[in-house]
Amino acid sequence: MSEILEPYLAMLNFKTGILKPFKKKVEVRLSDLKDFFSDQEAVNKILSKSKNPIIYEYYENSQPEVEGHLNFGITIINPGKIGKEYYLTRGHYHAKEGTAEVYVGLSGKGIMLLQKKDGQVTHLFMKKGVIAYVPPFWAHRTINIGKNKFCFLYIYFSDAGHDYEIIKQKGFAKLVIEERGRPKIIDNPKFTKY
Ligand code: PAN
Ligand code: ZN
Repeated sequence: MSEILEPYLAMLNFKTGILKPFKKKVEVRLSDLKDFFSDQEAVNKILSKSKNPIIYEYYENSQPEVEGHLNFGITIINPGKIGKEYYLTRGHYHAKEGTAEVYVGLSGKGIMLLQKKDGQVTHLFMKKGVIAYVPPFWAHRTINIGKNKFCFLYIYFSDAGHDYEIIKQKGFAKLVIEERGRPKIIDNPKFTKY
């Protein structure tokens, strides 16, 4: 049953990627992502220097977590690498796995890694104007492969929920690293099948 809300407007500034108003702002720093980057030595080296960079942030208009509503927001991933691996989001399955999501590229360059529990793996290249459809049952992670911020809009069901635990334990099947100045998608040597 949908909870009744009044219709409302929000404004997205296409130049800056700023969304107003937003109900929730989340800043994700390297220390929050320790288990999600592949090169643990590189992570620890940076953290031991008392550096804890913001890897990404998101601004969200979240609705009540009941069937029928949609959450939408903007994610901004900073440019950078930890070891050879580009800055990334944690990535997740939706807890309610049969729920889809739409991403719209706003600026910068990125890759979305997708995988399913049955072993299927794919990726999508994203930039301004690209719409990526994440079908039900696909885990998704986004990665900034450019020199500027990578920003996108996302829309998903507000009762979808996020399951980060499997990704934390097993990682993604693929990694996106820089090799000779270019992004390269390689097999994750530490990935174990479900
Ligand atoms: C997005 C992501 C957002 C941050 O809103 O939640 O980009 O990524 P992580 O949640 O993986 O840290 C989304 O896919 N929501 O379902
Ligand atoms: Zn999602």
